[in-house]
Amino acid sequence: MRVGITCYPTYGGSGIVATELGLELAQRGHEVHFITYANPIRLDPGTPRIHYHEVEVSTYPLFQYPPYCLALASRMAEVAVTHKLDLLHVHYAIPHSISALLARQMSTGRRLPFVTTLHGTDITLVGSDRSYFGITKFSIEQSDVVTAISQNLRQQTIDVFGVNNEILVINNFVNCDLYKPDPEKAGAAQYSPDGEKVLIHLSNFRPVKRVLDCIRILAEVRKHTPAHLLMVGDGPERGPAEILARELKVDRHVYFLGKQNHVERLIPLAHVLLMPSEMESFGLAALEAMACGAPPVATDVGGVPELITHGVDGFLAAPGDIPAQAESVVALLTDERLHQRMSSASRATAETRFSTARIIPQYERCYEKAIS
Ligand code: GMT
Repeated sequence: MRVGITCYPTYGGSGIVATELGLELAQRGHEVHFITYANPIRLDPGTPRIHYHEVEVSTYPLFQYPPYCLALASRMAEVAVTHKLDLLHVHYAIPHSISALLARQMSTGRRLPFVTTLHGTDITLVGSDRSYFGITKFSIEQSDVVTAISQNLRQQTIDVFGVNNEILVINNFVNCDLYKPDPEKAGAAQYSPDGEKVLIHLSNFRPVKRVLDCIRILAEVRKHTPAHLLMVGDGPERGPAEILARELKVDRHVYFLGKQNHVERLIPLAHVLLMPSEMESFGLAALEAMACGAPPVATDVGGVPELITHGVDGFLAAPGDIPAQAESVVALLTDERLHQRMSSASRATAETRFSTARIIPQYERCYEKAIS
């Protein structure tokens, strides 16, 4: 198939899923065309059967807000004709789904169906906002196929928007050949010269991630056992987190690493992943950590319980419950047998339920459905 993929190309779970999906599809022989405003961060443009088409948005003094949505629709329609695309697959409803709808309407000589994948905040935060509610509902209803990354997000979409069309659940996935445990953890020495345990957090540092809770958890954990924390990513909560680390006197033990392109090299250095989010429709970072054998200590929100089974392959607690999350971390850092058991269980969950081999064929079937 010839597939056009649109996503947010910078840091964020939906862009990562879209990029990894494109790479996997190309490996399976499909021709993939990324149509975005920048090269997606995890995409090597030299990859066979992968093409990148930049969306340029020209400005004009009249435009206080340059109409990206229209420039994207134009580019989608143009790429679809030039490269004879079979379909468009857009990730994150706003505004990609509406652009795809316009491109479908512009494509007169040839049918151009589109698939919309809902990722989370496009429904739970942004799409529910009054200014975007109507257009988000409309774009979901107009999509040829709609997928959601968890049962929870599917149900939320139905509850919030009252849409009647079918929503397929296709979970996030992980490449278990790339994301794998590193029993030696030799690279951890630069963060933990004395061989002390390492925690990791990865996110876009938005308020919904409760980034400050990671610092509070570390401070609590360190009252019981030594540990260091790697903070990977960037965003509005980074500054406040740095200040809090100083206030709680743990700043010497926290490494703010900023945005990283190769998280598969960092995650295996950690013993535990922290994901204290207020809301998480799936929790891709937790899945990547599980594939690397780092059990997640996360919150019991949204679609997370569909991924993590409490006490088996990770631990869950209520958002903001620092004592409970710290207690789980301490247990994992101090009880070697518990850590070993959970590490193996989390890797097994990633391999058996969320590997590319299991999930990519589900997308291929959904494309066939959209085309037919
Ligand atoms: O919150 C983020 O990390 C960004 C956001 C996005 O759309 O880029 O992530 C959402 O999509 C990820 C990939 O499908 C999911 O794993 C995340 O759970 C989801 N985030 C939220 O629901 C807050």
